[in-house]
Amino acid sequence: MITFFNGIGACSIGIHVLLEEAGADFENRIIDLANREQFSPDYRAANPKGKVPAILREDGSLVTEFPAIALWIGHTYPEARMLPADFEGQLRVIEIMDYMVSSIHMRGFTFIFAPMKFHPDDPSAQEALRAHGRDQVKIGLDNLSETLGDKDWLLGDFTVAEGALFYMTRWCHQHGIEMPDNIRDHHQRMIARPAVQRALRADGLATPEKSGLAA
Ligand SMILES: N[C@@H](CCC(=O)N[C@@H](CS)C(=O)NCC(=O)O)C(=O)O
Repeated sequence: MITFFNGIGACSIGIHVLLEEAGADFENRIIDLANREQFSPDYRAANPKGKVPAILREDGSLVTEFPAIALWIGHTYPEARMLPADFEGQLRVIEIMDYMVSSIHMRGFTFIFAPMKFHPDDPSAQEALRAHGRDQVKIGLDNLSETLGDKDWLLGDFTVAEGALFYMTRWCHQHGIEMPDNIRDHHQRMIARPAVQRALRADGLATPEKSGLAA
């Protein structure tokens, strides 16, 4: 069985959703980020990067980084049809996931949620960084909105990239960050899916406040 290293409320909910969509057999191992378990010797031995998500595969090897894990899930569970068969289709899935993780998450949400990491002693610099993060999230969501258009899913068919958008729309929902209408609709379509509901329930996120899903 694979071990999924997950953090409650973290970006790893996107991978949790994909594992459920894939019908994977996995252990949901919660790393207590609030109490800094990611820095514990045990977790550092398993994942020296000290981040979630991560997946320990049955052969004992570890996969980290959201786009890589998502690609592995799409490839390993082909019956779930979450990865296009052709190279061009896969290229577009990686392209959009990397944009979400590297630009919108790392250069946007990180600054909104944790400006104190960058300016520990300067509240006004923290506020400026938070505002910059909000601008970056808005630009990112507007670009995704353009890509999504009036389709149900980002690239047409449902792909592993939906998991990356979902972790961000859940953050927007929980923290009252405005979303373009079609991105909000994408979130609603996601929480209507049984696999997404299973992941949210398992992580204690199935509440109107945390995800828009009734407990
Ligand atoms: N580049 C990583 C980012 C993962 C990441 O930043 N995870 C956060 C949770 S959303 C984390 O583990 N934070 C704990 C920490 O930084 O101490 C990926 O794509 O998976």
